[in-house]
Amino acid sequence: MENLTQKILRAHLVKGEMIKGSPIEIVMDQTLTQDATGTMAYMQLEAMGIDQVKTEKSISYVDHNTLQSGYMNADDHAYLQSVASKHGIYFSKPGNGICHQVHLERFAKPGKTLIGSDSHTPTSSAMGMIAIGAGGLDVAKAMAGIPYRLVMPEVINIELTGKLKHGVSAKDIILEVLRQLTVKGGVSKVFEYSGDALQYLTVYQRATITNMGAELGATTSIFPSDEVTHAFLKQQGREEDYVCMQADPGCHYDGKITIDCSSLVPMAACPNSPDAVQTIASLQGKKVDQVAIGSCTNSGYEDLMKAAKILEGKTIADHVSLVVSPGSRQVLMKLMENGTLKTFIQAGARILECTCGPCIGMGQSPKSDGISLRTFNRNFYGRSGTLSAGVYLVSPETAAASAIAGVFCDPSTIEYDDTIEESPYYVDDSMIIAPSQHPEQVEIIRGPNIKPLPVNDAMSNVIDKKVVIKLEDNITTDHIAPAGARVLPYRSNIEKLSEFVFENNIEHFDQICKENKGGIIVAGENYGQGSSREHAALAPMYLGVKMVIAKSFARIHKANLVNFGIIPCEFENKEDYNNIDFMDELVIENTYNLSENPVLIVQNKTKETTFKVNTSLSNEDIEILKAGGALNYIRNQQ
Ligand code: MIC
Ligand code: SF4
Repeated sequence: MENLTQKILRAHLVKGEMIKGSPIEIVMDQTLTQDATGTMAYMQLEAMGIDQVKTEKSISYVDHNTLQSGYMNADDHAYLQSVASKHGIYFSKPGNGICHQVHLERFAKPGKTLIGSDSHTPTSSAMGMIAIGAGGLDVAKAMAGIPYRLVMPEVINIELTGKLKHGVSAKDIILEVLRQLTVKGGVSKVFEYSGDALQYLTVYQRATITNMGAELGATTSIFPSDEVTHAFLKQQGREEDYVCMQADPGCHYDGKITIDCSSLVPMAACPNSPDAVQTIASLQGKKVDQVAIGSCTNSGYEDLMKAAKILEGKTIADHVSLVVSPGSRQVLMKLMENGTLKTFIQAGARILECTCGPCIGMGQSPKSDGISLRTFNRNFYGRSGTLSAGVYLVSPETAAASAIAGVFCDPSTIEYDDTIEESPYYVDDSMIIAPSQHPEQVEIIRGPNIKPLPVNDAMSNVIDKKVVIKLEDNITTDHIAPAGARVLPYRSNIEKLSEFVFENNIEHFDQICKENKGGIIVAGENYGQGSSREHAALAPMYLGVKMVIAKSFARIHKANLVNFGIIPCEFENKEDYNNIDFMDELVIENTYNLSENPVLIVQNKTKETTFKVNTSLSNEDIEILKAGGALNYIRNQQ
């Protein structure tokens, strides 16, 4: 008897035993990339010398860097389209929609595996598949047919019972999970959903939950595929993709949580963390300056319809700015056809492109000290582009009700018609370009923004470096390699990007590294949570960072550090964190012996003390580190 996660993993297993905590390797059927991580992924694919991808389907989406203020993003798009055409990859043009939304609608298949260079790739697991977020290099490896290595996760069952009340939404379910488990509660875990509430949760609503499972640090979150999935696939003209995927009755789980949906109320994740959850009732009356509806979390058809039902016939408060970004062109077309777009515009909404937009700081930054309600998934410090802003993560219903009221407003306290009438789906894949039939004739376009990949030196046996930054718990990859319209255009230009590393934590981190010939990063728990951007490892690598010593790591970032030749180590005794300061000189010897002895002795020359760190890495990780990163390792093997 197996749970659903075990079933899909077993069907794709090529190496290892499915014992909790053991390394396993699985075949990936599908890959996805987006433009902000894709350029690196494809440069890495090229560096591996791969001709045609080996996956069943690989798709390259352009949805993040669509603000073309200068040639940089447009250079990236041209590179991505040409490289996709040459190597057998489908290309979803800018404007077609946000990768996770389009993937769910057009490509996600029950029972399959997907790896994507974006942390919200698990969105597609709403469809009964295993979808995992990873760094671009791991996605490039999957395209090259190399199985994906992961640690067999614990599988936790989340049983959802009862029916959501009026005004309460799927967003409130995942906010409740975050409230209970926190942003590190999902590390090394898969959350498998079940229960009688599933019959009421549509695929889009399930996708809100699997999407934000990323904020728990989970490997993925999965729903079974059932009649609801079947109906969705039918509407998408993909009925043949339906397979019923369910856990065996009475199967084993490593833990269980039960949530009674009928007892939930509208909630918000308060600044600056997705787990700082409070009820809307407790915030009721607090002034709101901006409302943003969209992102891969809540920009599906039903999300926007529910918001529109509340906005219908009303106008937003004078001091509020409301922006709406539909998740896909398909959704936008439906809203246009059924008149909902008119409702939004009449209410005073500003309609944005079908892209990530404000979620990744591509415009629409709030005013100084502004309060912004967003239907998004992350409210990390500085992510909106305004450091002093307070960003609250809410459901589309709460967002719409508050936009009208001008203050936090609990949608369960207002009357509106919350039924969504079914209308035919608008299916048109004309903005998804198939790869060339004559790949040998395709020339790859490399504009000036496409800079060669930086490479690391092989690891040295002795590391003698200063602590170039000391950080607290829950540092996100948004802290390490910030996003936003100013920085994102340099995602293909690591030299330039490295100037922005830790810019909101310390001044001139790049200069500090240069003056000290690189260094060591010291951090607290859950270092590197959030985005999968490997730039958060690549840019520090470029600046000469050789090691990160933390109390614990987020899964994707730890893998990215190894991939780029930076040694991730955990304090054996967490108290030792308190005895290190900025600019202490640390010496670590015998890194070559990591496979025999995973515990390293760190000598703090400044404080004249020593302490131990643990590496807990697989033999392959150690070989990758020794080579100075995965690309060197792969090249050395060829
Ligand atoms: C995000 O939501 O932080 C991003 C931008 O989509 C990232 C990817 C990136 O940094 O390019 C993610 O979630 O992995
Ligand atoms: Fe885009 Fe935001 Fe989703 Fe990341 S979380 S993929 S930036 S919409």
